[in-house]
Amino acid sequence: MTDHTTPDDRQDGTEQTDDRRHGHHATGRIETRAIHAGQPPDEQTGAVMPPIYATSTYVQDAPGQDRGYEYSRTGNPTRTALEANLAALEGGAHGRAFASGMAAINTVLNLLEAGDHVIAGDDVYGGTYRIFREVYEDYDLSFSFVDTTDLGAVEAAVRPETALVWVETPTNPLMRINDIAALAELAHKAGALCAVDNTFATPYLQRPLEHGADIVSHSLTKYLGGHSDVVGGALVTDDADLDERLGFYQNSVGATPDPFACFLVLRGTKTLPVRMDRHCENAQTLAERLAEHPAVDQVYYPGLSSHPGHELAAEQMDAFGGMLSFELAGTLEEASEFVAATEVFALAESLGGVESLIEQPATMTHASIPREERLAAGLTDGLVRASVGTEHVEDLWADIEQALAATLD
Ligand code: P1T
Repeated sequence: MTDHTTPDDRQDGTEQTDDRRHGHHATGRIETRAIHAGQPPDEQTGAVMPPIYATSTYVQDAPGQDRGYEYSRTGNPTRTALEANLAALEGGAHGRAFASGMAAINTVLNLLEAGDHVIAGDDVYGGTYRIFREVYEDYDLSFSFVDTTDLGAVEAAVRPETALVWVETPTNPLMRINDIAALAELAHKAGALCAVDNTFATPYLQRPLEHGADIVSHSLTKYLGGHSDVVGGALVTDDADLDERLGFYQNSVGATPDPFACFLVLRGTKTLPVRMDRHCENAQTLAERLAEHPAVDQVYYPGLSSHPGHELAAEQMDAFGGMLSFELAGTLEEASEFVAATEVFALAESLGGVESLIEQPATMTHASIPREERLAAGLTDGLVRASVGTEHVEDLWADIEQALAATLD
């Protein structure tokens, strides 16, 4: 589906560590790179999967003379394979893996200094809002939450001390589509970095670096892992200086993933393209049927032509993703009852696994945002968010229909 070849040969490493980090950039289209990038067969044994290097340290040939690895917080070969794989998927030169998506976001904030100002979307993951407001405001950073689909509002929020524009697209949970190229340009005009959280879209559907973003952020816990069995995060950039600074904080703060977690994500990214095709197909069908259902007020899915971001999504993305939200024509209680009544869709936070999940943002993933702020951003009490899995679409639809019937009784 996607025809996105490797941008260039980035084997520019002059040091052994760099050679190892970027030593195997599989060429070809994203489906091929997902399987091969960063992971040539093991030289010693021929193993086709990278070994899980369960080691904390590495022998040195002489003091200060290591073989590319010295300590596993700083670097581990299984992590190197994952970082190279993720960089190749995003079309960037440098990848960094973290212990969670939040650890990755934290590392971007580590780049800033006291007094700096951040512009962020007013519809972002609740945990992102929480780290901005409840952690980093105490470190003298300030945050403006604006509707980033409104470029005028973003421009008006720019201050001389603006150092970062933080973008999610599609947004969590309202599935708004932000114009990455326009926001990156605006950020750069203000002398700020533009970071894009690409968790919902994945690099299979959208590659923010191609649109001018400086940093791509991921929760690997979601589609890249793909099986709801691992927590992880990542940052990808094309800028060597920026990567070096991110690497400094990665190592200094130490929120790095263990090699088993890296292995699980590597296992996941191999099937990312085939999983995403099914996620997208199923979500499109459910969104269309929900939009026709009399008990449903509003469906938020960028693949619907009625979605205000549909045309931009069609340009910026290769398909529309597996996440959708909808508004039941009812109350918080009815939405709660509905999400508890589904049987194939499991009532749970998170997203991006092969199994379908359903949740109520107001009481679950976005409960850390004060109600007035949630409502002002359009995140109502009755909103339901679904991560549409790869099960048979008719089983998913039957489940939604029975849960709607049970709720409306
Ligand atoms: O959970 P963690 O791996 O730390 O990732 C945080 C994160 C970052 N960015 C986005 C867009 C996210 O959706 C998340 C995590 N989100 C959920 C757990 C959720 O259910 O929305």
